Amino acid sequence: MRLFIAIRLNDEIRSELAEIQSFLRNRGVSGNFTKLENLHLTLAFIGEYADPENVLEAMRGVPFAPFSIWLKGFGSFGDLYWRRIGENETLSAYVKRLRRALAESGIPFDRKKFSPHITLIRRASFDKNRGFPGVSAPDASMEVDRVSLMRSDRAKSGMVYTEIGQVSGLKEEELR
Ligand code: 2AM
Repeated sequence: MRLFIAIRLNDEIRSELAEIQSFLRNRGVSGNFTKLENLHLTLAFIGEYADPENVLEAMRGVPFAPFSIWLKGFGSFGDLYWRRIGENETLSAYVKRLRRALAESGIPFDRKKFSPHITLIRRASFDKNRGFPGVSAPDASMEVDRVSLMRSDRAKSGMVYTEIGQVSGLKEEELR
């Protein structure tokens, strides 16, 4: 199965992001817009791997305490258009430890430098004469209280992401 580790976003943040997507669509941007339910922040992309329990075990070994992330501005890698996550030492330190734990457990993952972003549009295209529309969106913050192991499946309707496990800073009894 195809796996990745991610921070899932709350409803408020996802609807803010969906509004930004609509704004861009209405200004003539086309492409593959991430569906609202699929919006997330990837921490490590594992890819094809048959043993999710081993991944969860590695995730459980990394200390986690809730922290905040800030969504600030936008950026692009080629035709991938995304919402930027502000500088965040807590997040970077967590991802470093998480990736070290994966490596120590022999779990493969994409070793590209961690550039925290939330993909809004893949294969974005726009009228070159008009340029990419400027977007002004206020910074937004979200409390991160868990990290999820996600499975990605390709369906007729597009990608389907399913949470198959999680680690949380909360105690068992607080989760209920
Ligand atoms: P992206 O949004 O920048 O494409 C599921 O595919 C998630 O894993 C996406 O958030 C994707 O990031 C991320 N990802 C990171 N490295 C990847 C890779 N090598 N192949 C596919 N997805 C990758």
